[in-house]
Amino acid sequence: MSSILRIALQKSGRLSEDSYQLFKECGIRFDYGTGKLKSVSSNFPAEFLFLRDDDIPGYVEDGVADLGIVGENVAVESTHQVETVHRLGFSKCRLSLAIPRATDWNGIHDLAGKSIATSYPRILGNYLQEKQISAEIHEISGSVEIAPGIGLAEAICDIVSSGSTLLSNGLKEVEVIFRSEAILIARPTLEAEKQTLLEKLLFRIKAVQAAKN
Ligand code: PRT
Ligand code: ZN
Repeated sequence: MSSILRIALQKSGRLSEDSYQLFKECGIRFDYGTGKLKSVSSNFPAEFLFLRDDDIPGYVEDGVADLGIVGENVAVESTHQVETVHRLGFSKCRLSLAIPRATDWNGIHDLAGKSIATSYPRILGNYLQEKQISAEIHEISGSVEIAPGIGLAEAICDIVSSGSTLLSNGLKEVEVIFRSEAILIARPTLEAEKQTLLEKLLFRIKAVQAAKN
């Protein structure tokens, strides 16, 4: 049986449109947005799976998918073993620390002994350890920016893009701890035939990127 690449993409969210567009520009056709969970390309040996972004590293590690597109923030935070194959340059954002606007800020040491709400406990934990700051990490899965306002934490660590969400919640960004963009990830041990297909795909992706620069 000839090989086919199984590629996991975010079903609907901030990565989806640019991910679909990338394959389109690579000349790889497939249907999406029909509510289907998967779609086989009509002109490249690939099958696309449409998933929640958080599930993609796990599916790639397990071999349900061979490749996936996720935000680097999600790949680094996840405990799943996947390989970063290529940086895609879209869905750029940063993971930042923020505090109430009226609170003074003299540097990262201000966080010693404080509590910080985040959905990124691993990235934040590593950062604090590196800076030798001991603070309490309060893991919450969504609406992190309301935590200081309701007395749940004194600071937050969350994804920032334009900064308007922080602003409208009375917070100010004080430190960028991680910069992220969409990345192509792969299972670390792809079979030879799939590796050859991945190289074909990468050749096209790089050509599309080069044409834009
Ligand atoms: O449903 P599913 O689980 O698949 O999607 P999701 O809701 O978890 O993720 P989604 O679609 O919001 O984001 C997917 C990826 O896009 C993230 O993992 C990041 O890599 C990247 N990205 C880029 C962002 C943003 N920009 C962004 N602004 N992810 C989230 N945000 C949120 C942020 O959490 C905050 O609430 O937008 C708000 C801040 O935006 P600004 O512009 O007000 O600063
Ligand atoms: Zn998600």
